[in-house]
Amino acid sequence: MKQYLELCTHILENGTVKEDRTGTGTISVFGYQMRFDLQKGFPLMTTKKTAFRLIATELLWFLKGDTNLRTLIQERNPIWDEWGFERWVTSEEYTGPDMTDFGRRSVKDEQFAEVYAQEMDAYKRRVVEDDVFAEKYGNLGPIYGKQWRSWSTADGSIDQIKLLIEGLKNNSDSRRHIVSAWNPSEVADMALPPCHTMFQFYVAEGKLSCQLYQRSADVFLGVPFNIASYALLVHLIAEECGLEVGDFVHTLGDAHIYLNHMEQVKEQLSREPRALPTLKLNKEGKSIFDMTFEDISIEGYDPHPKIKAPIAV
Ligand code: UFP
Repeated sequence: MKQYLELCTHILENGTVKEDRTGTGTISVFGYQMRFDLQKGFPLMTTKKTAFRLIATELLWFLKGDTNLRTLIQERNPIWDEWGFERWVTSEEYTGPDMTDFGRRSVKDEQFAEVYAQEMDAYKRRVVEDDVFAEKYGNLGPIYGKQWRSWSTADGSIDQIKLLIEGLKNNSDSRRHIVSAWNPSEVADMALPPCHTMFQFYVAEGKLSCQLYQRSADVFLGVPFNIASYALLVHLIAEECGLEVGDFVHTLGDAHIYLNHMEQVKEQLSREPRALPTLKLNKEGKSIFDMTFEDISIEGYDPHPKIKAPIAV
């Protein structure tokens, strides 16, 4: 994962300090590209422990076309919790303690952090137990799952992943193997406008490659997840199409390090990368839409310890 450490160094050396939507402040560059040869191992960060289970259960959730937090809560996957919670506490129906700016306040203020944790627990319990509440406030809007599997049109919906797989199987040389999550007519209704905006697949010599355009990249917390998620997607689609894996090309738009992640990035840069793990799929005739986390495993993962950092919401 030398490429990732080079990205961090590049931003620290060439980036511009800027304000951002979350009020945290970032140092950023615009436009950067990394390439991972998936034949050389699975690109899961070795310089800090990265939770593959969260990455895989999120990707399977996207692939099923699901956009409700309930499934992720049941899978014990918290990565979208803040976005769902934000929708709930800013709604007219919410009457609990003031949760304005909960992300930053919970880091600075211990007393608030306790109240926030209680409210978040209550919110998650309700999403799991109350169907009507889940429908309204567990729903994250037309995010990835919706755009990938059922992009709305005037005459029905388009399953971009099914079309992608058919295209790769029947017309592999095509230059039109594209999936877009950026739907301008629905962006306003999404809990978070897609960061991984569109991707393209490419087949050569029996190998499947993928390039992602990511418009906005939280380099410390988001990017390690995004790399592993797309690497897994390439493996899944390749298996489905009877192809070997090729390269994952990761193109970034606004590539930023949050100013409250600087120490963590420096810690990570001081660590020596280790051998990459390998991915094992147990597909056994299942379609990728029916796979579960139990069908996916990572072998030989021996990372440096994890590094904690606050997420900017
Ligand atoms: N972000 C990522 N990767 C993701 C994701 C979010 O890096 O997969 F969903 C980060 C990028 C940015 C923030 O720091 O989340 C989104 O904010 P904005 O919409 O203002 O770009």
